[in-house]
Amino acid sequence: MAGQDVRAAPLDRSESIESASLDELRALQLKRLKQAIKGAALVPQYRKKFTAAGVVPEDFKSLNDLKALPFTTKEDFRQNYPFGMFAVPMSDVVRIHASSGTTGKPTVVGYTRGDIELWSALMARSIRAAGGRPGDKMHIAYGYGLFTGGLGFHYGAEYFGCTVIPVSGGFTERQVQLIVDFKPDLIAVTPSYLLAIADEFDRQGIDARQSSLRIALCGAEPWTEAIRAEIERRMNLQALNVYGLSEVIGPGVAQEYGATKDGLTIWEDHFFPEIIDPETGEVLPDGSEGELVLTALTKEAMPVIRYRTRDLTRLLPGNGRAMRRMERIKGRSDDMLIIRGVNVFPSQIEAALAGEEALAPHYILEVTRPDRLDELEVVVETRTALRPDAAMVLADRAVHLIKAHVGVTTTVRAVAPGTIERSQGKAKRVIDKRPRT
Ligand code: DLL
Repeated sequence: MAGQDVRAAPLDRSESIESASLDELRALQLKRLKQAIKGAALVPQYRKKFTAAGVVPEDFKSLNDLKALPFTTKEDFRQNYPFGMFAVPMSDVVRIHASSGTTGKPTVVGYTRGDIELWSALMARSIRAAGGRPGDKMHIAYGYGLFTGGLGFHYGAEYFGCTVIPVSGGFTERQVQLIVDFKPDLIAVTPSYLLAIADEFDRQGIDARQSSLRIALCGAEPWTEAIRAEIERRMNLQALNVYGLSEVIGPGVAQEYGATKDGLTIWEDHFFPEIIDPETGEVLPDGSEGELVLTALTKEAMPVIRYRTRDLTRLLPGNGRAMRRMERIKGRSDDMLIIRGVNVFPSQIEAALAGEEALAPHYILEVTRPDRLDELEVVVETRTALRPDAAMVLADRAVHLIKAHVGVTTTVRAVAPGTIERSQGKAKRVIDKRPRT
Protein backbone atom coordinates (compact mmCIF):
# COMPACT_ATOMS: atom_id res chain seq x y z
CA MET A 1 0.00 0.00 0.00
CA ALA A 2 2.87 2.36 0.76
CA GLY A 3 3.89 2.21 -2.91
CA GLN A 4 0.42 3.31 -3.98
CA ASP A 5 0.48 6.35 -1.68
CA VAL A 6 3.74 7.49 -3.18
CA ARG A 7 2.43 7.13 -6.70
CA ALA A 8 -0.80 8.99 -5.93
CA ALA A 9 0.97 11.87 -4.18
CA PRO A 10 2.03 14.12 -7.09
CA LEU A 11 -1.43 13.88 -8.59
CA ASP A 12 -3.23 14.81 -5.40
CA ARG A 13 -1.17 17.98 -5.16
CA SER A 14 -2.59 19.20 -8.47
CA GLU A 15 -6.21 18.42 -7.66
CA SER A 16 -7.12 21.32 -5.36
CA ILE A 17 -8.39 23.06 -8.47
CA GLU A 18 -11.44 20.80 -8.28
CA SER A 19 -12.74 22.78 -5.33
CA ALA A 20 -11.43 26.24 -6.32
CA SER A 21 -13.97 29.05 -6.47
CA LEU A 22 -14.48 30.98 -9.67
CA ASP A 23 -12.60 33.95 -8.22
CA GLU A 24 -9.67 31.75 -7.26
CA LEU A 25 -9.59 30.20 -10.71
CA ARG A 26 -9.73 33.55 -12.52
CA ALA A 27 -6.98 34.98 -10.28
CA LEU A 28 -4.77 31.96 -11.01
CA GLN A 29 -5.45 32.27 -14.74
CA LEU A 30 -4.59 35.97 -14.78
CA LYS A 31 -1.35 35.38 -12.93
CA ARG A 32 -0.38 32.56 -15.26
CA LEU A 33 -1.49 34.39 -18.39
CA LYS A 34 0.78 37.33 -17.65
CA GLN A 35 3.66 34.91 -17.37
CA ALA A 36 2.63 33.05 -20.54
CA ILE A 37 2.55 36.26 -22.57
CA LYS A 38 6.02 37.17 -21.39
CA GLY A 39 7.16 33.68 -22.36
CA ALA A 40 5.56 34.02 -25.80
CA ALA A 41 7.33 37.34 -26.35
CA LEU A 42 10.59 35.36 -26.41
CA VAL A 43 9.49 33.85 -29.72
CA PRO A 44 10.24 36.18 -32.67
CA GLN A 45 6.95 35.33 -34.39
CA TYR A 46 4.89 36.33 -31.33
CA ARG A 47 7.02 39.40 -30.72
CA LYS A 48 6.47 40.51 -34.29
CA LYS A 49 2.73 39.96 -34.07
CA PHE A 50 2.41 41.65 -30.66
CA THR A 51 4.29 44.69 -31.97
CA ALA A 52 2.16 44.84 -35.12
CA ALA A 53 -0.98 44.75 -32.93
CA GLY A 54 0.44 47.40 -30.58
CA VAL A 55 0.47 44.98 -27.63
CA VAL A 56 2.93 45.54 -24.82
CA PRO A 57 3.08 42.36 -22.69
CA GLU A 58 3.70 44.40 -19.52
CA ASP A 59 0.38 46.24 -20.07
CA PHE A 60 -1.64 43.09 -19.66
CA LYS A 61 -3.91 43.74 -16.64
CA SER A 62 -7.07 41.62 -16.89
CA LEU A 63 -8.28 38.46 -18.61
CA ASN A 64 -10.38 40.76 -20.75
CA ASP A 65 -7.18 42.17 -22.30
CA LEU A 66 -6.69 38.81 -23.99
CA LYS A 67 -9.07 40.00 -26.71
CA ALA A 68 -6.45 42.49 -27.86
CA LEU A 69 -3.88 39.81 -28.64
CA PRO A 70 -3.62 38.47 -32.18
CA PHE A 71 -4.71 34.91 -32.96
CA THR A 72 -2.20 32.17 -33.64
CA THR A 73 -2.97 29.81 -36.52
CA LYS A 74 -1.50 26.76 -38.21
CA GLU A 75 0.04 29.21 -40.68
CA ASP A 76 2.30 30.60 -37.91
CA PHE A 77 3.62 27.08 -37.34
CA ARG A 78 4.05 26.53 -41.07
CA GLN A 79 6.04 29.73 -41.50
CA ASN A 80 8.31 28.80 -38.62
CA TYR A 81 8.80 25.13 -39.46
CA PRO A 82 10.30 23.17 -37.84
CA PHE A 83 11.40 24.71 -34.51
CA GLY A 84 10.79 28.45 -34.88
CA MET A 85 7.87 28.57 -32.43
CA PHE A 86 9.99 27.33 -29.51
CA ALA A 87 10.71 29.74 -26.68
CA VAL A 88 13.59 27.81 -25.11
CA PRO A 89 16.98 26.65 -26.41
CA MET A 90 16.90 23.29 -28.15
CA SER A 91 18.97 21.82 -25.32
CA ASP A 92 15.94 22.27 -23.03
CA VAL A 93 13.57 20.48 -25.41
CA VAL A 94 13.30 16.84 -24.38
CA ARG A 95 10.57 15.72 -26.80
CA ILE A 96 9.19 16.53 -30.24
CA HIS A 97 5.77 15.59 -31.56
CA ALA A 98 4.10 16.57 -34.82
CA SER A 99 0.66 16.44 -36.35
CA SER A 100 0.51 15.32 -39.93
CA GLY A 101 -1.78 18.04 -41.21
CA THR A 102 -3.72 17.56 -44.41
CA THR A 103 -1.51 19.71 -46.59
CA GLY A 104 2.15 20.57 -46.61
CA LYS A 105 4.58 20.25 -43.75
CA PRO A 106 3.67 18.78 -40.38
CA THR A 107 3.08 21.03 -37.39
CA VAL A 108 5.98 20.48 -35.00
CA VAL A 109 5.60 20.87 -31.24
CA GLY A 110 8.19 20.67 -28.47
CA TYR A 111 8.23 19.93 -24.74
CA THR A 112 10.60 20.71 -21.92
CA ARG A 113 10.99 18.24 -19.07
CA GLY A 114 8.56 20.43 -17.13
CA ASP A 115 6.05 20.30 -19.98
CA ILE A 116 6.17 16.50 -20.03
CA GLU A 117 5.59 16.48 -16.26
CA LEU A 118 2.64 18.86 -16.64
CA TRP A 119 1.19 16.86 -19.54
CA SER A 120 1.53 13.63 -17.57
CA ALA A 121 -0.21 15.18 -14.56
CA LEU A 122 -3.05 16.46 -16.76
CA MET A 123 -3.43 13.09 -18.44
CA ALA A 124 -3.46 11.45 -15.01
CA ARG A 125 -6.18 13.89 -13.95
CA SER A 126 -8.11 13.03 -17.11
CA ILE A 127 -7.86 9.30 -16.49
CA ARG A 128 -9.03 9.77 -12.92
CA ALA A 129 -11.92 12.01 -14.02
CA ALA A 130 -13.01 9.29 -16.45
CA GLY A 131 -13.17 6.85 -13.54
CA GLY A 132 -9.75 5.19 -13.81
CA ARG A 133 -7.99 4.15 -10.61
CA PRO A 134 -4.29 3.67 -9.82
CA GLY A 135 -3.59 -0.01 -10.28
CA ASP A 136 -5.88 -0.28 -13.33
CA LYS A 137 -4.37 -1.79 -16.45
CA MET A 138 -4.59 0.50 -19.47
CA HIS A 139 -4.46 -0.81 -23.04
CA ILE A 140 -3.27 2.03 -25.27
CA ALA A 141 -4.33 1.64 -28.90
CA TYR A 142 -3.64 5.23 -29.97
CA GLY A 143 -0.71 5.39 -32.35
CA TYR A 144 2.78 5.76 -30.87
CA GLY A 145 5.24 8.05 -32.61
CA LEU A 146 4.96 11.65 -33.65
CA PHE A 147 1.21 11.59 -32.93
CA THR A 148 0.55 12.76 -29.35
CA GLY A 149 -2.11 10.13 -28.58
CA GLY A 150 0.02 7.09 -27.73
CA LEU A 151 2.84 8.65 -25.73
CA GLY A 152 0.53 11.26 -24.13
CA PHE A 153 -1.62 8.52 -22.64
CA HIS A 154 1.42 6.38 -21.88
CA TYR A 155 3.16 8.93 -19.67
CA GLY A 156 -0.10 10.01 -18.02
CA ALA A 157 -1.18 6.47 -17.22
CA GLU A 158 2.23 5.60 -15.75
CA TYR A 159 2.24 8.82 -13.72
CA PHE A 160 -1.21 7.95 -12.40
CA GLY A 161 -0.09 4.48 -11.36
CA CYS A 162 -1.67 2.34 -14.06
CA THR A 163 -0.04 -0.70 -15.60
CA VAL A 164 0.46 0.43 -19.18
CA ILE A 165 0.02 -1.92 -22.14
CA PRO A 166 1.54 0.07 -25.02
CA VAL A 167 -0.07 -1.66 -28.00
CA SER A 168 -0.32 1.29 -30.46
CA GLY A 169 -2.73 1.12 -33.41
CA GLY A 170 -3.17 -1.65 -35.96
CA PHE A 171 -2.96 -5.47 -35.91
CA THR A 172 -6.58 -5.61 -34.88
CA GLU A 173 -6.58 -9.37 -34.38
CA ARG A 174 -3.80 -8.97 -31.83
CA GLN A 175 -5.62 -6.09 -30.11
CA VAL A 176 -8.44 -8.51 -29.32
CA GLN A 177 -6.06 -11.24 -28.20
CA LEU A 178 -4.28 -8.86 -25.82
CA ILE A 179 -7.55 -7.60 -24.37
CA VAL A 180 -8.68 -11.18 -23.78
CA ASP A 181 -5.35 -12.33 -22.31
CA PHE A 182 -4.13 -9.28 -20.35
CA LYS A 183 -7.57 -8.24 -19.08
CA PRO A 184 -7.13 -4.45 -19.11
CA ASP A 185 -9.59 -2.25 -17.20
CA LEU A 186 -9.18 0.81 -19.43
CA ILE A 187 -8.63 1.33 -23.12
CA ALA A 188 -7.46 4.51 -24.85
CA VAL A 189 -8.40 4.52 -28.53
CA THR A 190 -10.17 6.49 -31.23
CA PRO A 191 -13.91 5.73 -31.25
CA SER A 192 -13.77 4.55 -34.88
CA TYR A 193 -10.97 2.12 -34.12
CA LEU A 194 -12.76 0.84 -31.02
CA LEU A 195 -15.70 -0.07 -33.28
CA ALA A 196 -13.28 -1.92 -35.56
CA ILE A 197 -12.00 -3.78 -32.49
CA ALA A 198 -15.61 -4.61 -31.55
CA ASP A 199 -16.13 -6.00 -35.07
CA GLU A 200 -13.01 -8.12 -34.67
CA PHE A 201 -14.34 -9.57 -31.40
CA ASP A 202 -17.47 -10.60 -33.34
CA ARG A 203 -15.41 -12.05 -36.18
CA GLN A 204 -13.46 -14.19 -33.73
CA GLY A 205 -16.71 -15.30 -32.10
CA ILE A 206 -15.75 -13.75 -28.75
CA ASP A 207 -18.37 -11.81 -26.79
CA ALA A 208 -16.94 -8.29 -26.40
CA ARG A 209 -19.47 -7.62 -23.63
CA GLN A 210 -17.68 -10.17 -21.46
CA SER A 211 -14.28 -8.44 -21.75
CA SER A 212 -12.57 -6.97 -18.70
CA LEU A 213 -12.79 -3.41 -20.10
CA ARG A 214 -14.62 -0.95 -17.87
CA ILE A 215 -13.86 2.42 -19.47
CA ALA A 216 -12.81 3.62 -22.93
CA LEU A 217 -11.14 7.01 -23.34
CA CYS A 218 -12.17 8.00 -26.83
CA GLY A 219 -11.08 11.06 -28.76
CA ALA A 220 -8.82 12.48 -31.48
CA GLU A 221 -11.74 12.64 -33.92
CA PRO A 222 -15.33 13.87 -33.92
CA TRP A 223 -17.91 11.32 -32.81
CA THR A 224 -21.58 11.37 -31.90
CA GLU A 225 -23.81 10.18 -29.05
CA ALA A 226 -25.01 7.46 -31.45
CA ILE A 227 -21.48 6.06 -31.73
CA ARG A 228 -21.12 6.23 -27.95
CA ALA A 229 -24.36 4.26 -27.53
CA GLU A 230 -23.17 1.70 -30.09
CA ILE A 231 -19.78 1.25 -28.38
CA GLU A 232 -21.32 0.96 -24.92
CA ARG A 233 -23.98 -1.50 -26.07
CA ARG A 234 -21.55 -3.75 -27.90
CA MET A 235 -18.70 -3.64 -25.39
CA ASN A 236 -20.48 -3.18 -22.09
CA LEU A 237 -18.25 -0.34 -20.90
CA GLN A 238 -18.39 3.41 -20.39
CA ALA A 239 -17.09 5.38 -23.39
CA LEU A 240 -15.87 8.84 -22.36
CA ASN A 241 -14.74 11.76 -24.44
CA VAL A 242 -11.18 13.09 -24.28
CA TYR A 243 -10.10 16.16 -26.21
CA GLY A 244 -6.85 17.81 -27.10
CA LEU A 245 -4.60 18.89 -29.94
CA SER A 246 -0.88 18.81 -30.58
CA GLU A 247 -0.41 22.55 -30.84
CA VAL A 248 -1.87 23.08 -27.36
CA ILE A 249 -0.26 20.01 -25.67
CA GLY A 250 -1.90 16.83 -27.06
CA PRO A 251 -4.69 14.87 -25.33
CA GLY A 252 -5.48 16.15 -21.84
CA VAL A 253 -6.90 19.60 -22.61
CA ALA A 254 -10.45 18.60 -21.69
CA GLN A 255 -12.02 15.43 -20.33
CA GLU A 256 -15.49 14.11 -19.69
CA TYR A 257 -16.18 12.92 -16.14
CA GLY A 258 -17.38 9.34 -15.88
CA ALA A 259 -19.67 10.20 -12.98
CA THR A 260 -21.64 12.84 -14.89
CA LYS A 261 -20.95 12.25 -18.60
CA ASP A 262 -22.03 15.77 -19.37
CA GLY A 263 -19.51 17.21 -21.78
CA LEU A 264 -15.80 17.84 -21.48
CA THR A 265 -14.40 19.78 -18.53
CA ILE A 266 -11.62 22.04 -19.78
CA TRP A 267 -8.56 22.01 -17.52
CA GLU A 268 -8.83 25.76 -17.18
CA ASP A 269 -5.99 26.11 -14.71
CA HIS A 270 -3.72 25.39 -17.69
CA PHE A 271 -5.75 26.27 -20.80
CA PHE A 272 -7.90 29.37 -21.22
CA PRO A 273 -10.78 28.87 -23.67
CA GLU A 274 -12.63 31.40 -25.81
CA ILE A 275 -15.30 30.94 -28.45
CA ILE A 276 -15.16 33.16 -31.50
CA ASP A 277 -17.21 33.72 -34.60
CA PRO A 278 -15.06 31.91 -37.20
CA GLU A 279 -15.91 34.49 -39.84
CA THR A 280 -15.30 37.71 -37.94
CA GLY A 281 -13.04 36.61 -35.09
CA GLU A 282 -15.36 38.32 -32.60
CA VAL A 283 -15.40 36.75 -29.12
CA LEU A 284 -18.84 35.28 -28.40
CA PRO A 285 -20.50 34.90 -25.00
CA ASP A 286 -20.44 31.49 -23.28
CA GLY A 287 -23.17 29.25 -24.66
CA SER A 288 -22.77 30.43 -28.26
CA GLU A 289 -21.60 28.00 -30.88
CA GLY A 290 -18.35 28.95 -32.56
CA GLU A 291 -14.68 28.15 -32.98
CA LEU A 292 -12.70 27.20 -29.91
CA VAL A 293 -9.62 29.32 -29.28
CA LEU A 294 -7.14 28.12 -26.64
CA THR A 295 -4.32 29.80 -24.78
CA ALA A 296 -1.84 27.62 -22.91
CA LEU A 297 -1.14 29.21 -19.51
CA THR A 298 1.78 27.16 -18.27
CA LYS A 299 3.71 25.63 -21.14
CA GLU A 300 7.42 26.33 -21.42
CA ALA A 301 8.93 25.06 -24.68
CA MET A 302 6.16 26.22 -26.95
CA PRO A 303 3.83 28.95 -25.77
CA VAL A 304 0.48 29.12 -27.56
CA ILE A 305 -1.52 32.30 -27.36
CA ARG A 306 -5.07 32.34 -28.73
CA TYR A 307 -4.64 29.33 -30.98
CA ARG A 308 -7.49 28.93 -33.47
CA THR A 309 -8.34 25.25 -33.18
CA ARG A 310 -10.93 25.23 -36.05
CA ASP A 311 -13.02 23.02 -33.75
CA LEU A 312 -16.64 24.04 -33.37
CA THR A 313 -18.29 23.76 -29.98
CA ARG A 314 -19.84 25.82 -27.23
CA LEU A 315 -18.75 26.60 -23.66
CA LEU A 316 -20.99 25.46 -20.83
CA PRO A 317 -20.87 26.40 -17.15
CA GLY A 318 -18.91 24.11 -14.83
CA ASN A 319 -20.87 21.39 -13.11
CA GLY A 320 -19.86 21.36 -9.46
CA ARG A 321 -16.52 23.03 -10.22
CA ALA A 322 -15.37 26.41 -11.51
CA MET A 323 -13.77 25.03 -14.68
CA ARG A 324 -16.12 25.32 -17.63
CA ARG A 325 -17.20 22.47 -19.83
CA MET A 326 -17.44 22.31 -23.59
CA GLU A 327 -19.91 20.46 -25.70
CA ARG A 328 -18.88 17.52 -27.84
CA ILE A 329 -17.06 18.92 -30.90
CA LYS A 330 -19.52 19.25 -33.77
CA GLY A 331 -16.75 19.16 -36.37
CA ARG A 332 -13.88 21.19 -37.71
CA SER A 333 -14.62 24.26 -39.75
CA ASP A 334 -12.29 22.76 -42.42
CA ASP A 335 -14.53 19.67 -42.60
CA MET A 336 -17.70 21.60 -43.26
CA LEU A 337 -19.21 20.75 -46.61
CA ILE A 338 -21.47 23.15 -48.44
CA ILE A 339 -23.92 21.10 -50.42
CA ARG A 340 -26.11 23.33 -52.57
CA GLY A 341 -25.82 26.11 -50.07
CA VAL A 342 -26.49 23.98 -46.99
CA ASN A 343 -23.68 23.69 -44.44
CA VAL A 344 -23.16 20.06 -43.51
CA PHE A 345 -20.84 18.41 -41.01
CA PRO A 346 -20.07 14.69 -41.26
CA SER A 347 -21.23 14.33 -37.64
CA GLN A 348 -24.74 15.48 -38.65
CA ILE A 349 -24.94 12.79 -41.32
CA GLU A 350 -23.66 10.27 -38.77
CA ALA A 351 -26.39 11.27 -36.32
CA ALA A 352 -29.08 11.03 -39.02
CA LEU A 353 -27.93 7.56 -40.15
CA ALA A 354 -28.15 6.38 -36.55
CA GLY A 355 -31.93 6.75 -36.89
CA GLU A 356 -31.98 3.57 -38.98
CA GLU A 357 -31.22 0.54 -36.86
CA ALA A 358 -30.35 -1.68 -39.88
CA LEU A 359 -27.45 0.60 -40.85
CA ALA A 360 -24.00 0.22 -39.26
CA PRO A 361 -21.99 3.25 -38.08
CA HIS A 362 -19.43 2.77 -40.85
CA TYR A 363 -19.78 5.33 -43.61
CA ILE A 364 -17.92 7.60 -45.96
CA LEU A 365 -19.05 10.76 -47.68
CA GLU A 366 -18.07 11.35 -51.27
CA VAL A 367 -18.37 14.87 -52.56
CA THR A 368 -18.33 15.45 -56.29
CA ARG A 369 -19.13 18.32 -58.62
CA PRO A 370 -20.38 16.66 -61.78
CA ASP A 371 -21.90 19.87 -63.06
CA ARG A 372 -21.71 23.17 -61.30
CA LEU A 373 -23.34 21.97 -58.09
CA ASP A 374 -21.78 19.90 -55.32
CA GLU A 375 -23.28 16.48 -54.78
CA LEU A 376 -22.95 14.24 -51.76
CA GLU A 377 -23.03 10.49 -51.90
CA VAL A 378 -23.22 8.66 -48.60
CA VAL A 379 -21.82 5.14 -48.66
CA VAL A 380 -22.93 3.26 -45.56
CA GLU A 381 -22.72 -0.34 -44.45
CA THR A 382 -25.75 -2.40 -43.54
CA ARG A 383 -25.51 -4.41 -40.33
CA THR A 384 -26.26 -7.70 -42.07
CA ALA A 385 -25.79 -8.78 -45.69
CA LEU A 386 -28.95 -7.86 -47.62
CA ARG A 387 -30.38 -8.65 -51.04
CA PRO A 388 -29.94 -5.72 -53.47
CA ASP A 389 -33.63 -4.75 -53.39
CA ALA A 390 -33.66 -4.70 -49.56
CA ALA A 391 -30.48 -2.62 -49.54
CA MET A 392 -32.11 -0.14 -51.89
CA VAL A 393 -35.15 0.23 -49.68
CA LEU A 394 -32.84 0.92 -46.77
CA ALA A 395 -30.80 3.43 -48.76
CA ASP A 396 -34.00 5.21 -49.67
CA ARG A 397 -34.97 5.46 -46.02
CA ALA A 398 -31.53 6.91 -45.23
CA VAL A 399 -32.01 9.57 -47.94
CA HIS A 400 -35.20 10.66 -46.18
CA LEU A 401 -33.63 10.61 -42.73
CA ILE A 402 -30.75 12.82 -43.90
CA LYS A 403 -33.12 15.19 -45.68
CA ALA A 404 -35.30 15.45 -42.56
CA HIS A 405 -32.44 15.88 -40.06
CA VAL A 406 -29.82 17.78 -42.01
CA GLY A 407 -31.90 19.41 -44.73
CA VAL A 408 -29.74 18.28 -47.61
CA THR A 409 -30.49 15.99 -50.54
CA THR A 410 -27.99 13.17 -50.96
CA THR A 411 -27.73 9.85 -52.69
CA VAL A 412 -27.13 6.87 -50.43
CA ARG A 413 -25.50 3.57 -51.32
CA ALA A 414 -26.03 0.83 -48.75
CA VAL A 415 -23.16 -1.65 -48.98
CA ALA A 416 -22.43 -5.03 -47.40
CA PRO A 417 -20.86 -5.30 -43.91
CA GLY A 418 -17.07 -4.97 -44.00
CA THR A 419 -16.93 -3.10 -47.35
CA ILE A 420 -15.67 0.19 -45.94
CA GLU A 421 -12.05 0.23 -44.89
CA ARG A 422 -11.63 0.53 -41.12
CA SER A 423 -9.38 3.19 -39.68
CA GLN A 424 -6.66 2.21 -37.23
CA GLY A 425 -6.52 5.71 -35.82
CA LYS A 426 -8.39 8.78 -36.93
CA ALA A 427 -11.14 7.85 -39.39
CA LYS A 428 -11.18 9.58 -42.75
CA ARG A 429 -14.85 10.10 -43.49
CA VAL A 430 -14.83 12.50 -46.39
CA ILE A 431 -13.52 11.84 -49.88
CA ASP A 432 -13.58 15.09 -51.76
CA LYS A 433 -13.50 14.49 -55.49
CA ARG A 434 -14.34 18.05 -56.49
CA PRO A 435 -11.93 19.73 -58.86
CA ARG A 436 -9.50 22.01 -56.99
CA THR A 437 -10.22 25.64 -57.78
O1 DLL B 1 -5.75 14.17 -31.79
C1 DLL B 1 -4.73 14.62 -29.65
C2 DLL B 1 -5.56 13.57 -29.02
C3 DLL B 1 -5.05 12.26 -28.94
C4 DLL B 1 -6.80 13.85 -28.48
C5 DLL B 1 -5.81 11.28 -28.33
C6 DLL B 1 -7.55 12.89 -27.85
C7 DLL B 1 -7.04 11.60 -27.77
P1 DLL B 1 -4.05 16.18 -33.19
O2 DLL B 1 -3.61 15.02 -34.00
O3 DLL B 1 -3.24 17.42 -33.22
O4 DLL B 1 -4.15 15.79 -31.67
O5 DLL B 1 -5.51 16.50 -33.64
C8 DLL B 1 -6.27 17.48 -32.97
O6 DLL B 1 -8.34 16.30 -33.41
O7 DLL B 1 -8.28 19.85 -33.24
C9 DLL B 1 -9.90 18.04 -33.20
O8 DLL B 1 -10.26 18.45 -34.51
C10 DLL B 1 -9.72 16.54 -33.18
N1 DLL B 1 -10.10 16.00 -31.87
C11 DLL B 1 -9.32 15.66 -30.84
N2 DLL B 1 -10.06 15.17 -29.81
C12 DLL B 1 -11.36 15.23 -30.22
C13 DLL B 1 -12.60 14.88 -29.63
C14 DLL B 1 -4.95 14.81 -31.14
N3 DLL B 1 -12.71 14.34 -28.41
C15 DLL B 1 -7.65 17.55 -33.55
N4 DLL B 1 -13.72 15.10 -30.35
C16 DLL B 1 -8.52 18.54 -32.83
C17 DLL B 1 -13.67 15.63 -31.59
C18 DLL B 1 -11.38 15.75 -31.53
N5 DLL B 1 -12.52 15.96 -32.20
